[in-house]
Amino acid sequence: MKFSAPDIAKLKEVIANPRKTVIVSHRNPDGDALGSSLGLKLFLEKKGHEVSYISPNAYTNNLKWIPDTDTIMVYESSLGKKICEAKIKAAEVIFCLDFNAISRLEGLGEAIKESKAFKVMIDHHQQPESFADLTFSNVKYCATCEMVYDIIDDMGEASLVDDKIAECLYVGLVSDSGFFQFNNTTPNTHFVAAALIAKGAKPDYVSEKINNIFRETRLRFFGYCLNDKLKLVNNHPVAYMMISQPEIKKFNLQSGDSEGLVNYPFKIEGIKMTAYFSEEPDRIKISFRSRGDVDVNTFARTYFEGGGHRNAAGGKSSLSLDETEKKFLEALKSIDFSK
Ligand SMILES: [Mn+2]
Repeated sequence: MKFSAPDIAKLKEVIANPRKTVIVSHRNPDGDALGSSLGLKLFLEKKGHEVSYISPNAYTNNLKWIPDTDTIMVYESSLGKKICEAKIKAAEVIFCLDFNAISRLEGLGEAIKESKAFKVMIDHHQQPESFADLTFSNVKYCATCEMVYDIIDDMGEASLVDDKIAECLYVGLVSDSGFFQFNNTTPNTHFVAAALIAKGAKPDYVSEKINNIFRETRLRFFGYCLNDKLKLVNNHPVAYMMISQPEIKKFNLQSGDSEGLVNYPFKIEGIKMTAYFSEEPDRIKISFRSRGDVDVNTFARTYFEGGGHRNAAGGKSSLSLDETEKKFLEALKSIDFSK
């Protein structure tokens, strides 16, 4: 048993009979948000539930290959809002996956807040809010997908995990652990990976689908950023890139195209923190990554209205690119890189 027996018993009771169920995950869904939501959806459908998976906004094309993505309902779309709100209103159970603060849902959050459905949170981020009736929150897990598998296993239902569900969950596992390279990778991560592979997840297929799917222009954009945009900070082991709206337009970037770029500066020996700033029409979107004790979760929360994990966080800025850069360089002084 990985989770508390009363919590697992409660969840078993909640899903014992077919229910109108909604699953929501965070905005800009990544492999873990999609994988855990779709994996859980397929599992609950096997148990006879009527399940709608609602994402606040559209998922990126590079994740389309994950099983069952064609059933995803998008809240921020022309038809989506009304249909999604009706589903939420009718829901008896709502699962909140891979986020722990209602604000991460933006507009969709209001509807979730108002709903009287029984809410279950399954999440591995730090500092969870207590909006759910049943909370599975554990920062030791590398991925929500890893938690979903253990919860299914704890309920004694692992035999229902088929190759499709296994593939969905495996996607989140490798996405959030960087294919078992990040320091959130634990023995349990590998145990769960082993179980999912035994149930039919194909490591080579998933790796190809995640790693080797660039369009030519995207790879050239990476080259441009690394050659022309990469900046190293004086006296700090920090490297960052700032990309303007005209540059994004020039390379005809689609959402998700800059994914992963923020990790490249770590190829330089000694770099402990990286940042990637992209100028969106309405805000500057920021990704932070770090190594070891450098805490970008606190940094993003303190200075850039964001948060996430200690070594991977996001944030935003409503200043110009130049002003954001100044603020960033000033804020770096708050970090002790000597550890
Ligand atoms: Mn996650």
